[in-house]
Amino acid sequence: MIQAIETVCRQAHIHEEIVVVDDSSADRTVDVVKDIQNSMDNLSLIVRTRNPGLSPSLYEGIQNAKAPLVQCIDCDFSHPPEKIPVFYQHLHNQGYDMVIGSRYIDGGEVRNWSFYRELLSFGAALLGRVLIPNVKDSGSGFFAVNTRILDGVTLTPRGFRMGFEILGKSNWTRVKEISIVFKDRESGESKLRWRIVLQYLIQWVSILEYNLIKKECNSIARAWKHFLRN
Ligand SMILES: Nc1nc2c(ncn2[C@@H]2O[C@H](COP(=O)(O)OP(=O)(O)O)[C@@H](O)[C@H]2O)c(=O)[nH]1
Ligand SMILES: [Mg+2]
Repeated sequence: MIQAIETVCRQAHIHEEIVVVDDSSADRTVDVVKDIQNSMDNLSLIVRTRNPGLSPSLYEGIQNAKAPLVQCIDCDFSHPPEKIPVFYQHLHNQGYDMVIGSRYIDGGEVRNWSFYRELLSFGAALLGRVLIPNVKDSGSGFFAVNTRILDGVTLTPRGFRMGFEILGKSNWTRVKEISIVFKDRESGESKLRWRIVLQYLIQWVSILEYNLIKKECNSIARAWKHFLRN
């Protein structure tokens, strides 16, 4: 994945830093990354030892990235790295705050998931639309963000849906979905567990509370305004 991102970015004339966020995994990720670091000066590694999980890892990567435009991508090739320049173009040239790789707009698709996994994901996407109706696939892990919208915002990352946390609690005004084809991993196992589903429900309530009870932001109202206007 490091090599694939590097190739895509070179071709698109994007000067990127790649940040690998590892949760002390036992698959030699750290050794492999350190080895590649000998021949790449734009590769960083964060090794975490506490509070493991995808969203906390993404948040730490976002906070430690040197550039203001940050792309999040899974490492198992479920997300197509060749789409990165499209995200970049929307953030950099068109001034969007956030760009989401969507499985649930025209041209978007999921390949090789079981019917049950598709149902779970689509159900979660529908639930997400109750709070953030202007985004069809708020749970996508393939998204890019201009970190200016996170200034002064405290997020509580949990579960798999980091993009939903950002949409529900930050100061975005312009969000764009672009279609992606999500392919299930070819080897290894998904880390999705029932605990992750429960964490999503807790996150959903927390976003509602953050907006309507604590009144820390008005992302839900803004999302509904955007949805009703279009
Ligand atoms: N750092 C870190 N990454 C994780 C964790 N769980 C999942 N990931 C990464 O998140 C991405 C999606 O996870 P995966 O197990 O493939 O879930 P699925 O694609 O939704 O079935 C992959 O790139 C994983 O390596 C975690 O606990 N910590
Ligand atoms: Mg995966």
